[in-house]
Amino acid sequence: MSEYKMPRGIVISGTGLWTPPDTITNEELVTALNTFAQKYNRENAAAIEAGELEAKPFSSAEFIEKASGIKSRYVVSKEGILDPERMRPYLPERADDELCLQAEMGLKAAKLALEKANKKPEDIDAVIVGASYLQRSYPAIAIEIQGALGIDGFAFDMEVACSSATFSLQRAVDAISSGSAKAVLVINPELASPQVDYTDRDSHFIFGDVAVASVVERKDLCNADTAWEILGTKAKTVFSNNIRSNFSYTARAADVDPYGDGKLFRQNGRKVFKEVCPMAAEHLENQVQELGMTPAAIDRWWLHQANINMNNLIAKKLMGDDASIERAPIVLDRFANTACAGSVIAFNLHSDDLPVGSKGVICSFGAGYSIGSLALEKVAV
Ligand code: CO8
Repeated sequence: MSEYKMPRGIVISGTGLWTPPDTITNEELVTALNTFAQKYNRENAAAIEAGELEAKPFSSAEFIEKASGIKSRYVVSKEGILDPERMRPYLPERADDELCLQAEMGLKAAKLALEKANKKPEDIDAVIVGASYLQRSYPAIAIEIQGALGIDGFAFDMEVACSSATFSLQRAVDAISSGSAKAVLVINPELASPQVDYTDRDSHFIFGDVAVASVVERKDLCNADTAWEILGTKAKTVFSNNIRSNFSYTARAADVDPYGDGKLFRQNGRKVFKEVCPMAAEHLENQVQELGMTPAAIDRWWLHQANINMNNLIAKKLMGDDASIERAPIVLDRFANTACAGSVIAFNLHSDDLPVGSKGVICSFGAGYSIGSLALEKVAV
């Protein structure tokens, strides 16, 4: 268990949410997969009949909504995903002197966060990009965005799957409390669609693309009217193979297909559900207790957005009969699972209505396993 108690006086002063232009409904996704499966089964009928190949099973929009709560998702480009001859997005390669797609997404969210926090790039002295996948190893996406904004300071990328946002917010808090930065721009551009196997009915519906960003800074430097003071942060990781992506640059040396079986996102969703829900609820209960509160004192839970049934279960464990969509808002119906960005989207869309003095918790849980949370209080500045 890692527990971090920092001095008061660090705030999240603004967040930004950039939503991609394209949406895909469950029905559209299912039509593409079923057309693909029909053709695959027809073309491989003899091998399937002989037991050499397995038939591709069909997907169902009703299953998706019932099992996950997802109705639709945003993606950067839907055309290739819905083409049964392609079944993956088409994202043309860009030249080295053009902003890469993930940096472009992050930059859009970053500008919105800066505006909300009433900050200029010159007020920022560190940039952290946290995401489940990074478009390249180096130079860091964070440094590319730092360069595009003209920020003087340091920047780096980090990956902790679904907890990349909460863990990167925590690194911002650490940097500010240790004095290595005054104001940190945390950016979480989740470009998930290239890693989804859109021919696999178990996982084709789960993910969406999005970018979020947050300004974390010393309260005495904050220019916003109100902000969310960070009361405490908490992080935990426990190794699990139940959510894995084996896509790696080492595939070339291992003489294997980098996109072959098991190389894209895969999971044992049932096991994840069963193991992560109690871990997340216990983690959150412990965090609020360590801060001298009970879950009843928390006005809003901005929970990780992977599955509505998971969120309902965790909300029930925390709030009992007082659990409600108002206290634990859901955004995954519209955005799907946006990996690390989900809880920050919920915070961005469902925090302005709360009065000064309200308390809330941002929490992620997912691959690793990893759980990260930040307890917050709305303050007037
Ligand atoms: N249509 C019809 N039937 C289906 C479909 C479908 N699309 N998919 C599965 N089925 C079938 C199954 O094959 C199974 O059939 P059978 O009983 O014959 O074997 C039956 O329906 C039931 O399947 P499941 O048991 O798998 O169904 P569940 O009720 O468990 O629902 C879920 C599946 C929705 C995946 C659910 O288990 C879940 O959400 N679990 C939690 C998962 C979770 O939170 N994972 C976190 C992943 S994200 C993360 O950690 C970040 C990684 C970074 C990713 C970056 C982007 C790629």
